[in-house]
Amino acid sequence: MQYSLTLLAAGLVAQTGLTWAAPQAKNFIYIVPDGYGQASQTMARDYVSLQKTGSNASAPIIQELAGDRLVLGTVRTHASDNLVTDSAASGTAFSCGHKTYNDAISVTPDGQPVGSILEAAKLDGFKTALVVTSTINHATPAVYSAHVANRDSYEAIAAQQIGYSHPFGPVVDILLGGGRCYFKPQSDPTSCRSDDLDLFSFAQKKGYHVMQDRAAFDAYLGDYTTNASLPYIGLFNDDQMMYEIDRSKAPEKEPSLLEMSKAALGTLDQATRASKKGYFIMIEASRIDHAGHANDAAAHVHDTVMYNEVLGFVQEWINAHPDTMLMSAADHECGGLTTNAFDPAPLVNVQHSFEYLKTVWEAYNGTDARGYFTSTVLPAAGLSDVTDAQIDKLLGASSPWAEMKKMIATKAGVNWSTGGHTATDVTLHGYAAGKKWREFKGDMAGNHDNTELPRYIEKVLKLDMDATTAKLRAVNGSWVAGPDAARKRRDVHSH
Ligand SMILES: *[C@@H]1O[C@H](CO)[C@@H](O)[C@H](O)[C@H]1NC(C)=O
Ligand SMILES: *[C@@H]1O[C@H](CO)[C@@H](O)[C@H](O)[C@H]1NC(C)=O
Ligand SMILES: *[C@@H]1O[C@H](CO)[C@@H](O)[C@H](O)[C@H]1NC(C)=O
Ligand SMILES: *[C@@H]1O[C@H](CO)[C@@H](O)[C@H](O)[C@H]1NC(C)=O
Ligand SMILES: CC(=O)N[C@H]1CO[C@H](CO)[C@@H](O)[C@@H]1O
Ligand SMILES: [Zn+2]
Repeated sequence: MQYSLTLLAAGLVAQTGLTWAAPQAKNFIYIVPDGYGQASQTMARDYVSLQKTGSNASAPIIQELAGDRLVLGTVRTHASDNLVTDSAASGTAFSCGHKTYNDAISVTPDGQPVGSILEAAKLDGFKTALVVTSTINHATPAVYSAHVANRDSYEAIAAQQIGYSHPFGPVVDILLGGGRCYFKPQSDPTSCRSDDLDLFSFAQKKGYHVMQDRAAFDAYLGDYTTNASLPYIGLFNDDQMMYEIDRSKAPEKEPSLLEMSKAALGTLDQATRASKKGYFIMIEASRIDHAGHANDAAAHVHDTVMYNEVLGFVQEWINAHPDTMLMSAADHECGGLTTNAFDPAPLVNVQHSFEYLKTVWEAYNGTDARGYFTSTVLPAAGLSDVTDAQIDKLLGASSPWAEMKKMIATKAGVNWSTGGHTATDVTLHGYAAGKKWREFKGDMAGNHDNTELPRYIEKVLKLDMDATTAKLRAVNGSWVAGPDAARKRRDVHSH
């Protein structure tokens, strides 16, 4: 069959899908480790291994992490307007199967909406879920559940995600993550909306159980096997959820990605047990990317380890629920991380992210700033052995953080080459039980464009994304937020 190059470049034609055997499954789990590259996995694996085996970098005994067992191939990630993608363009590719420009949330370059695999699943009677550690209206969860010209249109995205301004109404049965402030009306002092929309009240009217803190999560979903009914929304931070390195020191504040994933899968399983139709869930280890942008090696490791814990849990889950399949790939690499003189041991001493330490330092109001910096901030950054002269230099600088990040990176023998994304391919992981796993590997071993991934899920679940696109486009009106809806205040974690 002949396809025009233009069509192929636009991702409008399934290039290899014609040859897929595609086993059938009832449920599909898709996991996005945002900003995770091959060096992220190596750093996390070696970090965990040296601690578990008590070995060191000169005589290493290295063990596998969950992700190492599940590698299928690699994924190309370019956007339609840039070889280096952002999460919005890449997310549109792996949620909808269409190439688009950086910043686009499930619209094609001409501004037209395209249906996501989650929307197609919902229309076909499946249950659906988005579980993330970023704000829930951040690019990756947004591409499954909203259509806007610019990812910065956070208010419009939140309103679509909960069904207030989505032409299909509510399409997501479970929403777990951060971004609470976008669901409160501007009259609330903790709101970050510029209008009076009260999306939590709207959600309640639509039958959602609403949770706004960890106590509410524990009460409703605490034992993971609860028959808690769908739909529900739980947002546990006004902003991004905490980095795992910080959260693990204060677990009473927020649930972990693993806890949220267990709760979501447990309730999805209960809700679909008696039905022929299963569920589609997207889980995102969102903040691997933020740690990459921040060049924060220890925060990057801890969020990558958490991603592997979720993969390990999901592999066991699938063994117990063999009608379920898993696919997992990052949207792009972030930070250009290399491990050239690598020794993860110094990272073990790091207690907190630089984001957390900066907040703590800026809030310090005592009289002995130097003493506080030396006795509290530096050790928590894994830098307890710096000289007095170095401390003077750090405190004399307009900001000590960039220099401190370099110091810990040098200790660990890693380099970050950028505070942005890179064009490098990312790893494709997957899993299925028994014969399905062999068929899955036969289909997907190799290198794929990111637009092919949802086309595979479409075949496995027997869905129709093109029909979903046609339904979205049949709706008249201005519900697709244009470029003007983007907020002026740009999120520093944006890409
Ligand atoms: C690393 O481990 C090896 C083998 O146990 C040991 O001989 C060596 O002294 C260790 N090196 C350091 C720096 O601890
Ligand atoms: C949930 O509901 C199912 C079906 O009604 C029942 O078999 C199961 O015991 C319930 N589980 C819990 C934890 O209540
Ligand atoms: C100083 O910080 C402490 C701890 O964060 C806080 O409880 C206290 O109110 C602050 N004092 C002033 C004067 O801001
Ligand atoms: C949308 O508008 C076009 C003309 O602008 C019209 O032909 C079409 O029927 C409308 N579709 C719906 C669903 O109202
Ligand atoms: C460009 C750069 O930052 N290079 C550094 C990479 O890491 C090694 C080992 O830590 C340093 O020696 C280089 O200066
Ligand atoms: Zn990013």
